[in-house]
Amino acid sequence: MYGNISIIDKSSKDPLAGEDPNMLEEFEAKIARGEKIEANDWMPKEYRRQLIRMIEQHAHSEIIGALPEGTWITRAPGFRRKMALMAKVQDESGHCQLLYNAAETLGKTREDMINDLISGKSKYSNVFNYPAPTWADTAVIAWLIDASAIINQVTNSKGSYAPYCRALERICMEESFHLRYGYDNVVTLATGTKYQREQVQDALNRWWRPIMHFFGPPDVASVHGEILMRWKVKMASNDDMRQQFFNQYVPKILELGLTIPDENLKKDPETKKWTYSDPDWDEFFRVIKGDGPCNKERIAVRRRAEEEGRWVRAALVKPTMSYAVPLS
Ligand code: FAQ
Repeated sequence: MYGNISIIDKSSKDPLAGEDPNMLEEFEAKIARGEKIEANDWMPKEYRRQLIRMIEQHAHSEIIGALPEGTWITRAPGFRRKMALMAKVQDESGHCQLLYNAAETLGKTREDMINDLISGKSKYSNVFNYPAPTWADTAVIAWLIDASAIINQVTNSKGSYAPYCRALERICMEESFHLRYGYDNVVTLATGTKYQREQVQDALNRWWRPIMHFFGPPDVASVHGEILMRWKVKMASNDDMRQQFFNQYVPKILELGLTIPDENLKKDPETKKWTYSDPDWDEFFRVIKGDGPCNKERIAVRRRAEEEGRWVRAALVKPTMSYAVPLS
């Protein structure tokens, strides 16, 4: 056990059983040389399966991730913030298009991916299963969740699967704008009235634990980390990315006069590693399995969009009537 979660026993599984050893050796040598894999290159079945799983989850996270902030478009304080929020939400929806395209290169259709999302078979990021009850929540999401996403995506954009890396590079450019927008909103609140400061502190208190979960379970409990890092799909472990977040953002949060809701969070001067309280990993596993505060609501929105948009997609793919006027 590690805290309240089980350490994974990875010894009993052989995901590479049945692969041609020569092809596998060549594939791994290519990755070791830092070369990229393109969609039509040979790849082990497990590499393909892992990439589909991870990219698909990422795509779902972007489209579901547009929802907590999206509900604030009508209530954003002021025209300029409304415009910026609309642009951000639109960007997140665009990211899901890029990512679904990248996953499609591996052979899974978009329809299958959407069906797996709305049936609950596929996962998406834990953080989007929490509500955003105040404007300050949207500020914390746009600053710190986008910051966390950037840490993950900039790192993994140096990875081995070229179509995913190309998508990540484009996405990160837009996420950097989101981060600046989020930071601007947090600074406004943190340097505003007492009520605004309390609001942003409350929002940070609400989001801290989900943000700890965002980077994935501790390395000892990560199921896929080892093989994904061996194949340079993940370029850093869950714990390393969490540490990177602490290094970059703890000082910035404290600089704004905010407090971090973890009295055990501190940096060991010798190891330079942060220690922190166990962020209740039971809650994390409950939320990613569908039992978070907003899972049902989020999936219901996607299901409705899927059902109500079906006629539009059908009309685009196979028009049933032609309005073309004959030329002669
Ligand atoms: N949420 O073995 P590991 C964004 C699952 S984009 C839900 O360590 P892995 C932009 C994992 O799937 C956010 N599930 O997994 C935005 C596995 O379950 P499975 C998304 C999680 O793959 C900002 C199990 O736990 N980013 O935010 C999570 O090696 C603002 C065991 O875990 C990406 O998807 C989680 N947080 O590492 C949008 C980046 N963590 O599949 C709107 C790409 C773990 O066996 C507003 N993904 N699980 O049933 C990755 O880098 C990796 O997949 C990790 C997880 C790091 C997320």
